Amino acid sequence: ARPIRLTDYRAPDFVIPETRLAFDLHPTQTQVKATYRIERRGAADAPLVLLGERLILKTLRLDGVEVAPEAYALTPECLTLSGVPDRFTLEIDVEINPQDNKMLEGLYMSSGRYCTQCEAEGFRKIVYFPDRPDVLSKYTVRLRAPKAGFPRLLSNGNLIDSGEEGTFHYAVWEDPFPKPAYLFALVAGELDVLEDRFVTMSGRTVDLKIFVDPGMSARAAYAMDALKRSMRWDEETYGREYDLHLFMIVAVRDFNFGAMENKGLNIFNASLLLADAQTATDLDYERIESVVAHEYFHNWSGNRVTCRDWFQLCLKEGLTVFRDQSFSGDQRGHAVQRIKDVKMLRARQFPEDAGPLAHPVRPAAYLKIDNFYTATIYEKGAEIVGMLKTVVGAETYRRALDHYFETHDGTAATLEDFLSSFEAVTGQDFSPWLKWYVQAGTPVLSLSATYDGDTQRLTLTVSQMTPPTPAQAHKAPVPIPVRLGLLSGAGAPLSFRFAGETVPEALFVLTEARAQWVLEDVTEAPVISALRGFSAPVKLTLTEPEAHRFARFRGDPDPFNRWEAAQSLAKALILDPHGAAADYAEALRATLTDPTLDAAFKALMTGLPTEMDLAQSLTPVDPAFIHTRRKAFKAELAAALKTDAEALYAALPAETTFSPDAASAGRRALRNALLDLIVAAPDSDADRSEATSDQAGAQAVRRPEGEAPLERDAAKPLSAKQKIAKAHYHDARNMTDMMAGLSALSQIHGAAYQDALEDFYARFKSEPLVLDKWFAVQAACPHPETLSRVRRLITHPDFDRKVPNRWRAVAQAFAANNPAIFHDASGEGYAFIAEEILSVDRFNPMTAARLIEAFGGFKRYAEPHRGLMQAVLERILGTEGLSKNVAELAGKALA
Ligand code: BAL
Ligand code: ZN
Repeated sequence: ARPIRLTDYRAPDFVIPETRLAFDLHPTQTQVKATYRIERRGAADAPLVLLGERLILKTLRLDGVEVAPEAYALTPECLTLSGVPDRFTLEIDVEINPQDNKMLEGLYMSSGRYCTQCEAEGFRKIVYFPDRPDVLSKYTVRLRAPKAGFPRLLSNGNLIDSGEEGTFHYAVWEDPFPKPAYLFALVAGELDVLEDRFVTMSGRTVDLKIFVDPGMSARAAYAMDALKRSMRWDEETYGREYDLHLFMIVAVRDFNFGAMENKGLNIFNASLLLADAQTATDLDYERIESVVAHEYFHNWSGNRVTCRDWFQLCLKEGLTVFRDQSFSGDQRGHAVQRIKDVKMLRARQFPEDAGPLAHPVRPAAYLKIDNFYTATIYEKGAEIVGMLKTVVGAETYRRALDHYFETHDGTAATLEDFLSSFEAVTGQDFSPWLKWYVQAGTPVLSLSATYDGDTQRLTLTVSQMTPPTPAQAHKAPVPIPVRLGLLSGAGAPLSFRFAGETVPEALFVLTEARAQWVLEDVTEAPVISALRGFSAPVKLTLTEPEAHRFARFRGDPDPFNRWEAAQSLAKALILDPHGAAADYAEALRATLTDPTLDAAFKALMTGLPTEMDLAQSLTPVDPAFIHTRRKAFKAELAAALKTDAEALYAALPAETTFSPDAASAGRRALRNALLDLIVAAPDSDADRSEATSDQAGAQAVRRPEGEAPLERDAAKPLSAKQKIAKAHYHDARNMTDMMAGLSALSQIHGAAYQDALEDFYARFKSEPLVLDKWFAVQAACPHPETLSRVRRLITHPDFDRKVPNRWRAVAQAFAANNPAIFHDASGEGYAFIAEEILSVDRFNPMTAARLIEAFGGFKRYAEPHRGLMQAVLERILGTEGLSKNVAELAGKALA
């Protein structure tokens, strides 16, 4: 297949100011009638090319006259009409089969309801259209379906008519805002609704409706609350007001994305919308809040101003992620939010940028745009916006964004347009920032310091280098904002003089490959605290004594760098076969017992770098070494902090009433982090002599699925930590604590774990979202037995590959969250995931392709992993009938 290139972009030859759609909904034979008012904008002889896939063309009429078959050309991907007039009306009738649509793109059925997903290129699976984001049209949509079974008929905009036709009924929706086809949506079916209202800053009342499965509306309450807070926040922070009289969200079970920002009718994966204490964890609440905000914020950053072409995807996604991160920071605390966002960036985007799937935030070419809904486009895209805000300051940033929204409202824009708004309000040249968008790879920022005690001068020498990435051997310097402060050797803040002022911290921007910054009045040889708040998405190298990192760990006034110091120390100590935990434990004890720090921050400080984090710092990657070392270090740390951890844990009793607010969630996070540490401690001698060991536990769970626990397992006394984890699980009054208990039991393994799994299944077997967690916890269990367990899980009656959430709960949880077992030296983990990718690729390529990422970094791995992963990728790529999605990523991974 031929790649699509940014350099090939041409403005559309035709525009379609008006689109009328009529749907006669039927599970296998939905009739779609489209009427377009079309105007020529390009060359007089340009043909009209409409894109369409999997459609049965019934009739085609131009200005009311049927077009003869010889007057048009039809291929499996497009319909071409030559010699059309400059202005005309085109009517197209097609038939589609929503029930058979398991790609979940276009119009499909989920739990007996009709719903749509059109971004990026799903609209062409509904009807022929110039399905590209720069063709904006005003839509009027008529939906018709049987009254029985489909009482709700929803589409974008405002309801302008409805009525009955015998046993059928219809609804007509009009969206006054021109939009690209990817923002079209419809939903039809039986749904309960939660309703509320929002009064906008100019005093308009907006009806808010969240549609969910019958009986579930109480679980939409948190999403509704998050929606109202998002609407207010966007007014207060960005001056953006909602523009229709109605805002609707629908939750569906079967969904490839997390959620979708269709104009006035967001469609959500139910996992990112429904929550109550009994079924959702704090992480679910947190995600719901941020995704509700994200999709709502798209109303301006994405919908009112959309993208000219899909290469500009990060124009809407990077900006909207930055906006949702800022919102979450305002709701939940900026320090904790920043740490979580950076953890995510490093876990997903840095590996992408360091491997064969690296691509610029604005890619230059693609086969399937679906493959570019990546951490690079979303998270690195957000970082760029964050850096721009850092360098211009909050007030100027706001003016630049006002300029951007006002100048490009109602149009399809580019990244150059975005940067030119910063130029317009500052009068400065922002073209160097474009390099962040067009260059792949994570820059390495090197910093070294020399201190002259006589002159009290600190000279910082900084340089940057971005390593080569596929198809980009040489990189130019990018602007890198560096927020920097100093500490004394004792860990106290140390002010200094820079640019004539005495300051506690300064912002430098490295624009060249290399620079020197001189800080004056530095009263002693300092500890350097660079890149505060992670002021740029780079890898910092700074050669310094270990004591400096401990000083920042203990007392950097910048919470991000405090966490960063702890993480980098832990990384170094874990990867050093002789690294000891004693000093680290001391510093962590001081953190945990510091009454001035909040619980959520302490919880983050308690977490060690993940095995995936560690893999990025080791070449070649040896997954077994990482797993063993991390476990040993954690055990040593846990042993050193046993008394403190148990006392702190006991002092934080489980809350009896549940509130999802940030402070309560922070307390639960800390209690659960302490539990995780407590169960990591080695059993005491007394425990060892009487209790179930890992070994015995492993035998216990090898019994066939479904059989009652063996007598001898049940009779075995539990170790002290098993007792704590078991009690944590059984005493839990909310899903957060319950999952923490179950996860702790999964770490210990053994009979208590198996019993808890059985209990959990019995309680939640009719709750699909909770059952997803049951599958995921088992797939992520770092016990060798998981290799056979995942194979059993896919034969479980509740497993269903056609439901992306369920499939991801096994396949993705295993490939992404269980490195020790996924990378088992037998290659069985790789083979399992390869089979799963190929199975799902047959009907849902978009979802299948995402898992190729698990093999993306294979060249960095030691043997036998490298060879085994390469063989698996080759096998995938050699499979007949492979989708373009999987072929593109597997091909790139191997290149
Ligand atoms: N636009 C696709 C889903 C999202 O990023 O909001
Ligand atoms: Zn988005």
